[in-house]
Parts: sequence; C-alpha cells; structure tokens
Amino acid sequence: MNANIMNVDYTIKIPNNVNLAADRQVLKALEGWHPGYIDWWNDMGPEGFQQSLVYLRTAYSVDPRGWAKFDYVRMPDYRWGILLAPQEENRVIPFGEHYGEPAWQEVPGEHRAMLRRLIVIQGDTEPASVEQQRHLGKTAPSLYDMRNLFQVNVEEGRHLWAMVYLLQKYFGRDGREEADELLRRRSGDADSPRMLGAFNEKTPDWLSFFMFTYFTDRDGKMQLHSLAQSGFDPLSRTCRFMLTEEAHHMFVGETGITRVVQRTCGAMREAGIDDPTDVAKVRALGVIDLPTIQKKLNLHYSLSLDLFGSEVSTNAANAFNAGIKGRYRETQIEDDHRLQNSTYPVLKLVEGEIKPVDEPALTALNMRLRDDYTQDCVKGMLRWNKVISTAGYDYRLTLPHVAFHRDIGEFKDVHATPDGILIDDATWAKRRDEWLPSTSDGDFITSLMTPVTEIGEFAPWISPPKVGIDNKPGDFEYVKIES
Ligand code: BYC
Repeated sequence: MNANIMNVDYTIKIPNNVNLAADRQVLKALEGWHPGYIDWWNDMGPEGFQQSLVYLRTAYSVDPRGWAKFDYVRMPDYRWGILLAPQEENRVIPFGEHYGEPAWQEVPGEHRAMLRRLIVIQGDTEPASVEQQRHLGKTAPSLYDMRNLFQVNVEEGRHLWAMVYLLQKYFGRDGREEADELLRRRSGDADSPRMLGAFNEKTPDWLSFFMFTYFTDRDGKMQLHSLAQSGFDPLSRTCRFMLTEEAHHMFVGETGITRVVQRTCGAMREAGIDDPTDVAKVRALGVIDLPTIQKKLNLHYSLSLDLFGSEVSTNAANAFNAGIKGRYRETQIEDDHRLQNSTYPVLKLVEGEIKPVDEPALTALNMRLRDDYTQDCVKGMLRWNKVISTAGYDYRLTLPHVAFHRDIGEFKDVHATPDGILIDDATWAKRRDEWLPSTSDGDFITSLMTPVTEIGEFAPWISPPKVGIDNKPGDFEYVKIES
C-alpha cells in the first residue's frame, strides 16, 4: 500500500488523497462547486450553532487503524474532503457478467447511465439527512449528544462531497449538472423533493433521530456495502472509506436508544411501576414509555424497508449483471457470483395471503439485501431487550412484519398489522394509532425536548453514555456554544 494514498493532503483548500493538486480540471470543477455547498450548509445545515466550537473528528488518513483527529472546529470551517480507501492491487470485478475481469478505473461506457443514477441517488440522501436534522441542535439532551449530531451532520456533508467528486471526475458535463442539482433539491419540498421517500420525512425529535441513525443509516450501510463491491473501482474505494465513518452514526443510534430505554426502565423501577404498558403512569415520570418507543421503531423500520426498492426488481438485476452493484459481503459468499440459475424466496401476496415464492435470484436482489438488513437490525434490538429484562420487565421490543406500513413494493396496496395479519382499510384507520406514533404521542415527546446545555448534564428522559467521545471525561465541554 502506498503511504501517500493513506495520508490526506491538507495543503490545498479541498483535503484529499486523490492528488487533486495535479488534476487541474477536476480541482477547478470542485472549487467552482464549493461556494454553493457552503451556501447550502449555511442555509440548510444545523440551525443556530454555526459559530459554536464543536469537538469534531476529521479524517487525516484512510488507514483503518487510526484515521481521525479530534479538535474544536466551527462547522462551516470543517475540512470536507475527498477520501478514497487505498486501491487494491489487481482487483477484479467480483460478480455479474464481467466476473473475474479487472475492475474498471474509468466508467464503462455501456453502463454509464446506470452508474450515474446510483451515484446520484446515494449522493441525494446525504444532504437530505442534514436538512431533516437541522432543527435538532436546539433541543439536544446534552452537549455530548449535540456534538454527536453535528459529527453525523458534517460527515453526511462529506459523503455528499464523495459522490460529487465521482460525478465531476468521471461524468463530465452531466456530472457537473447533477452535482448542482444535489444542492438544489430539498428534503420535504413540494416542488423539488429529495429522491427517496424516507428522506422527505421529518425528524421531529431526538427519539426519531436515534431511530433514524439506527434504522435509516443502516440502510446506508447495506447500500454502501453493495456499492463497495462495484466493478467501478473509484466507487468501490469511496464507499469503503464512507463505511468507516458510517459505523459511528449507527453507534449513535444504537446507544441513543439503549440510553432512552435504560432511563425509562430505571424511572419505572424507582417509582415502583410494574406494568410498563401503563402509559399514563410512565409518562407522568417524564420518560418515554416503552409502547411509544415501539411505535417509533415501527415507523422508522418500515420507512427504511422502503429504501430497498421493490422485492422483485429488474433495476437490481441489471445493476448486478453489469458489475455495478453487488450483494452484501459479495466476496464472502460461496456461489457462482452470476446467479443465472439460482432462486431466492420472496414474500409475496398470493390470493390474499402472504407466502414465500421462489423468484430468480437475480431479480430478487433487493429482497436479499433487505433480509440481510433485517438480520443486522436484530442485533441492537437484543441489546435493548436485555436492558428491559435486566430491569425485571416482561416486555419485548420487536421488528414489525415486512408487510406493515409499506409504500414501496409488494405490500404497498394492502394494510397489515405489525404481526403481518392483513386487515381492511377501516380497521387500519381505526387501529393505526396503536402501531404508529399519533399526534398526541408526538406532542408528548416534544414536551420532553427541552435543551440541556450545562456541561456534563443530561435531560431526564435519557441516561448518560457509558464512555465519552475520544475517551473524554463526563464533564468535558463537547460544544462551546458561545464562541
Ligand atoms: N422512494 O426497481 P425498483 C444512506 C424508485 S441511505 C422513492 O423498485 P431499485 C443514508 C426507483 O428509483 C442509502 N422511489 O428499485 C442514510 C425506481 O425509479 P425509476 C442510499 C423509490 O431501483 C442515512 C422505481 O422506484 N443509497 O446512504 O432496484 C443518512 C423502481 O425501482 C424508492 C442507495 O439507495 C423509494 N424508497 O432500487 C444519510 C443506493 N425505491 O428509476 C445517508 C443507490 C425505489 O423507475 N440506490 N424507488 O424512476 C439504489 O441502489 C436503488 O436506487 C434503490 C432502489 C435501492 C434505492
């Protein structure tokens, strides 16, 4: 591995490990895009804290053993850069029709449009999430949480840079146009929304933020893993490095929910409450009851399932055949990596019943990735349930059935309960609020969202974390608000 590729050049305005200084045309295009990005960040980035000093990590190397440095930074001065994982020598395309051929260093002409579309969709989600989360700083339950929010936000910004670099370096004029469009669309905008459903939803409170970083960022993980397999090597290398950053985002979600559950269970125990479903009694303690946590979970999991597209998809089959988008951990799977003759079971509606049906494995790739995702989601749930059972409560958080509350794919036109029982429209309308957050649930959670900005203090609805960021002590000032 080349040491120069590991270390990041910070001598020019755009930090990078792709030798931008010698790539005049791309450098010029990126420098041209930069002011628009800063304008977007100032308009749509975290509201109210742009001048605060935030204890952030910045990537200085792409060596997985030690790549980040921590320091106080004002967010608009964050060094957003272009970072690719080191090139693997003699890498070959690991799947599809081009299986075993050398990976492409340039865009393969015949797959150009498909590749550009996937890069644009990936790019579009990154600024969308920043837009969705921009109000949350004002209600942060602690400086520690506020800092984590901002860390996630600046890194999503960097992920946008990562996709914009690919568009500008490899796609010429239409790449530059797409890069501009990425700054023009807005989450939730009626005329110019973000591309995928979940990225136009609101993130109204911190429980939603934790659910989003647990469930929706985890879709990001799965999609990035699939793109990291790509035969287009620059995309593969870009996604591999993004995954290093992504791990922290999911950590924020998983530990955030753990801490909420912990606080709720602790408060119930202290108050001598035996029935965790006695919502009014639990809420009177100023903590979020477990049934409401379950409803938020139902919402964010089902919205995130939609991000996998239809269970049966020719787009997915084409992207795989072309060598553009692989499977989760493709290189570790033992099969022919072409999938010409195999099948995969897909849950479908058959004569009014939900049944597994064998479909050609190639067209079932979205379903397969979604199944891998579900398995990955279960891990955190086990931890949350451990907290609940350790506190002595007989209550389980569970993932709802994949037919529940869907807008994309096989189940978009039916209603199902979280247990996967099909129900008619009237029953759904009557019972919806038992399963998804209602207006009054939202109002209750909002009522708890009062900011806590004293050093080392935490809002009463969430436990402090076990360890600090960068091993800092409990009284560390993660954000210097008045700077
Ligand atoms: N909303 O064959 P189909 C992340 C469209 S998250 C709206 O069913 P396909 C992050 C689809 O575009 C990861 N439209 O699905 C997380 C297509 O439209 P066209 C983001 C949707 O194409 C947190 C039509 O329906 N990365 O990184 O196989 C914070 C039929 O499509 C939706 C990626 O997604 C939807 N939910 O798969 C920050 C990776 N679903 O072309 C960041 C790149 C489908 O007919 N994207 N449609 O007009 C892809 O791989 C694929 O585009 C999808 C869809 C998996 C999204």
